[in-house]
Amino acid sequence: MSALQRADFPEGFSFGVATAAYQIEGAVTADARVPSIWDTFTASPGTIENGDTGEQACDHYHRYAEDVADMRDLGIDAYRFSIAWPRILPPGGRPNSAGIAFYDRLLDELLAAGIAPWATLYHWDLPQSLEDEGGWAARDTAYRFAEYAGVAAQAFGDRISHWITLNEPWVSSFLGYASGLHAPGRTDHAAALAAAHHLMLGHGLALQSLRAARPAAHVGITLNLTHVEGPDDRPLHAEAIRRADAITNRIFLDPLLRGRYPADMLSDTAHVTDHSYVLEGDLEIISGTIDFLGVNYYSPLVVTSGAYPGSAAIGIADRRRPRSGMGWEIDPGGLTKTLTRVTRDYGPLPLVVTENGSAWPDVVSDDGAVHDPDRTAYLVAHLRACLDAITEGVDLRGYFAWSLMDNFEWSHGYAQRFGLVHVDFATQRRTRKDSGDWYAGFLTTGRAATMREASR
Ligand code: IFM
Repeated sequence: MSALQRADFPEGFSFGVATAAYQIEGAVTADARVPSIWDTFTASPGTIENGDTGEQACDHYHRYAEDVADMRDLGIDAYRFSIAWPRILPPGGRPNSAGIAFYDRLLDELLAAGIAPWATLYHWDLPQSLEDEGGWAARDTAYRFAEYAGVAAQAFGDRISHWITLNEPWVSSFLGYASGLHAPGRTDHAAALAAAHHLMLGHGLALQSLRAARPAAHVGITLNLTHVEGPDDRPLHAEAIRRADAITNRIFLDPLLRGRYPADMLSDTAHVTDHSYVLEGDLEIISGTIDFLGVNYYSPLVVTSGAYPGSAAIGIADRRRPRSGMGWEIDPGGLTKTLTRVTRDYGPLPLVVTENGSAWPDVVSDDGAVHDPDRTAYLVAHLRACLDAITEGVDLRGYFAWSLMDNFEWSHGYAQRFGLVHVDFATQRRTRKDSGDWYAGFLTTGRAATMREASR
């Protein structure tokens, strides 16, 4: 197989890395930031591995210039980061100029390094005071989110070309409100379904705020989508596949891109809720035209119909294939299938892989380097999967590796490392891993070749 080259990708394709505010910034009380649901959740015993919190994380709030220099050295075109709502708009208060000033500094640094900023507005850090009023299970949160989007658009819209309203609303709603594995740690299935809807309503309203403030902005949303299949081809798994696909993928794709909820998802969940939180006009707002759809893909979802034929329970199957440190099955073909499926079922639309990556138990070796061949192999295989999707007609516009650097991996704390750059959390020392070297080589060698082509 020939070596993968940047020049294999279409002209204008954006390569980047991604992070999120709570996972890297630290400085949780600096400059009048108000508490978020993750500050509360991590303070509660037993929620996070080793009792870790995001209090310091990568201290990016103070070390952002060093981190941008690392990004520049990687040769990326774009950086996807998230803005912390609790830093810039305390609920019921006025925009916080000190919090806004941090993102001003970051944006200026990025632009000076020639890196395009792609901003996510919500990567799970809801202000705690809004959770106290019902959180995403309450409709009003969607309107508060749209106000915050308007403040961000006014403050940063002159420098941010690409906006992502929400990151992975499935995780916010189902892990946050049904399983309780994420903040705010609730275990109420009806609340989770209402939260999913209000998140999407918030997306639609924020889209309107962004367009009103910045008509030229490119606005999208990021969904964690997956390819759902059975462990084998036996028809007995078909019902589990349908149900899992409905409650993970189509519950967001259909309202967003078709303006309606999937009928089977509504009937599958009718025993939990009457869906009366869906009001007239909501779906029109939710299905406002987006400029691109962000897709986060890590692993396929392999399901079985469970022990009892005919039962509604969905079992998770183990096909005994290679897995990453998170225990997630590695299947690059699932990324190609996910991207082609969206294009086939929802019509051609610009797609961007806004996250993809793998965690491994990395260590700094005696030679001072971090040798992580598994991460490089994962990266290469998934970039090839992107090329396969493009060959099959997908309008794929970009790829963002998760993540720039090791960071706070939610309920796993610092036990799982996803970075291209290693972080020693005791000293905050950064060391680019071999996978980071590979990505830099791929990006910069390709860029030099492209520039030579262009100057001919
Ligand atoms: O770290 C997360 C990120 O915040 C959202 N997508 C998945 C990543 C890995 O679990």
